[in-house]
Amino acid sequence: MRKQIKIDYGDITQISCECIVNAANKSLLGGGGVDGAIHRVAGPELLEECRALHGCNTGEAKITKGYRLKADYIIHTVGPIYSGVKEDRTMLENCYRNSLDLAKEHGIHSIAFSAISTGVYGYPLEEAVPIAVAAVRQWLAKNPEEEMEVIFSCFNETIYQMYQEELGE
Ligand code: AR6
Repeated sequence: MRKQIKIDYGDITQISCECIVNAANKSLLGGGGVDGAIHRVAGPELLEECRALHGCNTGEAKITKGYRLKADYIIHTVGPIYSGVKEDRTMLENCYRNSLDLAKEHGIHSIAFSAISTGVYGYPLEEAVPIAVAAVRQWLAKNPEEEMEVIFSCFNETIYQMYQEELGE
C-alpha cells in the first residue's frame, strides 16, 4: 500500500499537493506565522474570499481556493489558544478531523497540515505532535475507502524531528 502519512521539511506554501491547511484565527482575515505566509503567497484574492466566510470557530474548518499557491485549495482551521485545560486537546483533534472531513467532501486526495496552535497559540510541541498524528491516524482508519495522502509540514528542525519520532521513522 502507498504510504499515507508523510513529512515535509520547509515552507508549507511551497508544497505541491491539492490542499494545505492554514493555522488561522477566528476572523479568518490573516495574521502572522503560517497564516501571514499563506496570505502573502496566495495573494489579495484570498483575503477577499475569506471576508465572505464571516470567520470560523475554534476547532472548525472552512475552505477557499489556493489562488497563487501551488495547492488548489486552502483549508483554514482555528486551533485552540493553549491554556492547559482538557478542552485544548479536543479542540486540536477537531481541527484535524474537521479539516480531513472537509477535504473528503471536496474530493481532495492530498493534504498538508501546518503544526496547528504550536506557534503564537502556545501549544507545546511535545503534546501537539502526538495529538496531531493520532487524530490523523484515527481518521484514516475510519475512512479506509478514502485515498488520502497526509503531509505534516515541519517548519524547523525541532518540529521535523518530533514528527519523525512520533511516526517511528
Ligand atoms: N510553513 C509551515 N509552517 C510554518 C510556517 C510556514 N511558512 N510559518 C510558521 N510555521 P502559528 P498558531 C509553523 O503561530 O500557533 C497567526 O497570527 C510554526 O513553526 O503560525 O496556530 C494566526 O492568524 C508553528 O509550528 O499558528 C493566529 O492569530 C506553526 O506553523 C495565530 O497566529 C503554527 O504557528 C495562530 O497561532
